[in-house]
Amino acid sequence: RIGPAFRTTHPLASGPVVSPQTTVDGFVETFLGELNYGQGTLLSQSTVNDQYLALARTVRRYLMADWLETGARRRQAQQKTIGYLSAEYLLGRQLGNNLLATNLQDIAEDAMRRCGIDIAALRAQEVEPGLGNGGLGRLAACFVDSLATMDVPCIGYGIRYEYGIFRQTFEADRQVELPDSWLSLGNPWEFPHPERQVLVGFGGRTETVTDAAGVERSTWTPDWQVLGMPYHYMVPGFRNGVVNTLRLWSARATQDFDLQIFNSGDYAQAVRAQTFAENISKVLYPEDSTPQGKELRLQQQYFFVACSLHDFIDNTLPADFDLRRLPERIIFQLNDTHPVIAIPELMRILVDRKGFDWDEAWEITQACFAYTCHTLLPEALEVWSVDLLGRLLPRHLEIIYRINEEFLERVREAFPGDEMRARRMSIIAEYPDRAVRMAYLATVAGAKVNGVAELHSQLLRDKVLPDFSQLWPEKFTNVTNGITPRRFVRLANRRLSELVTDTIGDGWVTDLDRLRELEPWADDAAFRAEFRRVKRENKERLVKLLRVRDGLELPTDTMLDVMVKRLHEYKRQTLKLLHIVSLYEGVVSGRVPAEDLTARTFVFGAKAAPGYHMAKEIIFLVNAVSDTVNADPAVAGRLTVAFPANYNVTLAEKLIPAADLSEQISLAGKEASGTGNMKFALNGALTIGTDDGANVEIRRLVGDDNFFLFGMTEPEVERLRPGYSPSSYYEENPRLRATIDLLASGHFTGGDRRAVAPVIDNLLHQDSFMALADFQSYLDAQERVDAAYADEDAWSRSAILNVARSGFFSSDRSMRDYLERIWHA
Ligand code: Z2T
Repeated sequence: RIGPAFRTTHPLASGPVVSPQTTVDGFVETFLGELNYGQGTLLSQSTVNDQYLALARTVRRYLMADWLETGARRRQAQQKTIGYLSAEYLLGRQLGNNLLATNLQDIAEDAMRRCGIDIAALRAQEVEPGLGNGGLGRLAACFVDSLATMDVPCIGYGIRYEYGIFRQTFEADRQVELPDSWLSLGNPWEFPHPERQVLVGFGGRTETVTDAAGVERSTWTPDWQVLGMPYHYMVPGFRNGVVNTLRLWSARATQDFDLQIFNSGDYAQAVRAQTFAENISKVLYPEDSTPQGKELRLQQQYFFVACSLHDFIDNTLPADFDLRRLPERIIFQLNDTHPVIAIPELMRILVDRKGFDWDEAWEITQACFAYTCHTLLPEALEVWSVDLLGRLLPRHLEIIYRINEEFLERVREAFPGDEMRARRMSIIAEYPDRAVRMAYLATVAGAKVNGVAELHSQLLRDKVLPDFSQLWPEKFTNVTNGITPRRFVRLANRRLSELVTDTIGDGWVTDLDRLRELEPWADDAAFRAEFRRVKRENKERLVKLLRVRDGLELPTDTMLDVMVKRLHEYKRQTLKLLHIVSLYEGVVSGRVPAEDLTARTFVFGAKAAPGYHMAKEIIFLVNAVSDTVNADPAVAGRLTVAFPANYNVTLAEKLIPAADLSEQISLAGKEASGTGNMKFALNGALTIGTDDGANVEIRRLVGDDNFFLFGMTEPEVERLRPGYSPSSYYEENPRLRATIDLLASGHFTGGDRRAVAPVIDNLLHQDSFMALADFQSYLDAQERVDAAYADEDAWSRSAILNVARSGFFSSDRSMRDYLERIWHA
């Protein structure tokens, strides 16, 4: 720590902190104070940004006493803490969430009105912290919300990227990425803590020295270092007086580093050194599911993990803490393999710095970690080349080697003579290059390994880590993902929330199973009419937003059919596109009168990783189809296709409550869980989906009659895979042929056939995710959707049952499962 803790006997030094009055007057007074003294401006002179910052700081004041009190209580109680280690937190906007948590929404709105300010304009001013790619990052944000609401001690550790997920725009229908400079107008939600900075080393070499007791010990001398500056964020529980902490690390150059070079007179070099250090937390890697093996990414991973372990062990635990009891005080949950380097880091701390012998350190380490896997795609399993790892973290590589040696010894004991198995299970892969398999390291060291939905956990045991689940069956478990009902129902869908609360009371917000009490209301005509009014008003709100945000003109009285998620071939946005084109083709070929189509508005939202070429071609094609279909009078009022740019949490909160149909159409066995699927069901959309990820559990809970299932099952996919021939489907299915022919003809690209070739050729000759095999089944299911939608009452009934039966998907339930099956806290 830098400097001693501040000590005084002044009576106000240790509280109580006085919160502002919970009245409109109190709010106005605090707000004007923040505007004058915090922003240094007058209301009459202030910009919208001044007002937003002052409002945010006002809300912050109402949370501060609870935050300080929660911190003090946690230090006192010395309970076991969850150290959630995640390279991503996709938080979404803070203002609305924190107004909700403090129950200040109405007071704040009145207070702003009294100042002549429309609070909606201030809400719109906030740039959301997009410190994640998609599902994995949003899951982390939901989990910390739930833990605060459940008053479970948790520190969320992560990286304060200066640039989050890129901002997406379209130019000539193609994705263009812009930097997300989310901090540029000021960030009122963070608190830097320079007194808790941490030094992190990289590179250099290791040496073996014999200590006083004659024991050989390894020492690591890094050849460069950076400082980690923690920024604290408040994580408020829902109206329970609890505020937990999210601690995000930002990289700084060390002063030594600077000064040395400065004194040598090379100013430019000193600045370069600073830039070099600060690059570590500069930008979020935008790959969802398929990481790139870039050195900077490994630096990011080690940087935040080293800061976090040091922070907990040396700055959070009492100074005299006996580290043999570490597992009683912390469980580090590894959010995928990104933080797995924490395992050798803890071994290094215990053995090299604290003098433990190896076996004792290993026992402690094994009890301090648990690992969540989020994928089944083999290309998404992280490996780091031995070469790179050894250069950047030589001591950690040594430790990994030793962990592996002792592990393989155990394997050979358990399976004598089975050398093939030992090789398969080695943490070090030999081909094509020597590399560390991070998932194996996490599985060997972790006390538990979990998948994120039942099907995923089963496939993880059977297909990804079969040797490990044979060796340690009790290590493997499932925790099905969840979503926070605070943000994704109560905040995003105020109308539905009011209807639900008027009907069954407000207990559901923190006890989502109580939505079951809505079931009987599905048969009540008046309730169904109210439910439809809610949907309609949400659609109207969305249409207004997209008019202002994107210049789109969308109808409000059609079925809203939504597919929003990262762009990935396995998620099969192209299958959705084939459906749209097939409907359109029916009309333009004269086969189907336009009036016979169910009027639908299709909405896509998706970012493609900048280096993922096929994903970018698919985006182009969706935009091209959208342009053509929307401009064609033949389908006017029947088919509309919208692709608003820059899908993010903020847009999700507007889109999902308005949706009628949720598209969850990944190839079976590829989507680990999905969480968007849960958000839609809880907001009263019906799902059309494959037997994949958490869809399986959604369908089981809401009932077959209220879910549109299609496509192959995972075993069927595996059986079809050898010798799969997509072109045979094209040859044999006239609907599919006509659809692909229309696309390939250049009809949607002003006659340009080359522009559509990448996607079409891939579909016909590769189709790794078997869109063509599931095409007919998908079309049939969509016809069942049309038929169901025609019966307004039956549809509303199903939609209400989706809401009533989806309480299981609260992330509060996920947290209970983690506590019971993994954390034992
Ligand atoms: C990610 O968002 C997910 C998996 C990853 O595997 C990486 C990222 Cl960035 C390495 C997603 C899954 O694709 C999705 O099915 C799941 O619901 C989500 O994580 C949360 O578990």
